[in-house]
Amino acid sequence: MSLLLAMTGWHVEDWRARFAALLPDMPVVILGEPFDRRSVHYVASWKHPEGSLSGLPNLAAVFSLGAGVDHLFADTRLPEVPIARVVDPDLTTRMSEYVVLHCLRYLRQQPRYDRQQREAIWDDDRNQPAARSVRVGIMGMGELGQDAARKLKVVGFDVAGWSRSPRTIDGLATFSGSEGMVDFLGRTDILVSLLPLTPDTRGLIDAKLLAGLAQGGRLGGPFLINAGRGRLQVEADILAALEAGTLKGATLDVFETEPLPTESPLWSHPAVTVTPHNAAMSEPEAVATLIAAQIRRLEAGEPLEHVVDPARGY
Ligand code: NDP
Ligand code: OXD
Repeated sequence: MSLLLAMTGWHVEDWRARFAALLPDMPVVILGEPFDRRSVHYVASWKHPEGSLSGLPNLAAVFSLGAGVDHLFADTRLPEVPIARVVDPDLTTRMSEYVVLHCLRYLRQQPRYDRQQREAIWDDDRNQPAARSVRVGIMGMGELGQDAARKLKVVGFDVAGWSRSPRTIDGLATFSGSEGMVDFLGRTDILVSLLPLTPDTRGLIDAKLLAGLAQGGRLGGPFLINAGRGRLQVEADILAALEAGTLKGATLDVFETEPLPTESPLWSHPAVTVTPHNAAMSEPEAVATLIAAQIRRLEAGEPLEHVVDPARGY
């Protein structure tokens, strides 16, 4: 019985060493080297090549090495076995840090003061909105969205959440589905996207959605923070809204194409902050420990945790 590591872009030998230390009785094999396909019971994947997981007759589970699973569902020949993803308090904390940081940057007008400093301008502006007067709307109220919402509330922001199914969360205004979208956007000064990429969410952050954001808020116009997935956003529409002034700024951690091409106008746009898809890095030791524990659970006849629903795509 073996664990197959199927990843692209990462140091696979480092992962082999991690899993070998955590699961000393389980051989760890790597895609691309010779191995007995019948021996593979588990796969740990990050962006495995399309079709490379077919023909594993004893496969019992696939583990995403990240929180997102869109990279798995991109494989049209993905075996029909249970799929589990990363849910890790360390990753969740990092994402909340990112969200709180960038909401505070907009609240405290930091991009403007950075600009003024570069030009040696002392503009002692007295218009300083209180956090309680700024409405943050989080799209995606799962593991990450709920933690970010809690922490934004501690800072004082007026927070609401939007999800696929209705949710009741203490102290938060919640909205769901397409029927809740208009009201949700209409009360949002800073839109935070923490959605997974699925057929339903692809291209969601487009001209129509951006046009629905509140225009009369205390920040003088709406801002966007997307740390979910790049394909949620239509970058041409974001740029057009920035040009039109209906969007005041955007902080993007994820992009339609990654790495962000050097010719992308997002790099140099004065109202855009670019971070290189590292809002919440998965800590390799924590991820390997989580997956090893999941494998031990299965071996002990216990149910898998953090299972993904293939029908929903997340
Ligand atoms: P969860 O699965 O816990 O939460 C997903 C949330 O999105 C749920 O609230 C769900 O609604 C909602 N949702 C899904 N589809 C829709 C839809 N069609 N309409 C409205 N709401 C929808 O995921 P996590 O919070 O753990 O992670 C979210 C995403 O963050 C990941 O999928 C990944 O893409 C991204 N991520 C990015 C990282 C980065 O560094 N930039 C790092 C880690 C993750 P419901 O509550 O009804 O189920
Ligand atoms: C993830 C990510 O999905 O880092 O974990 O994007």
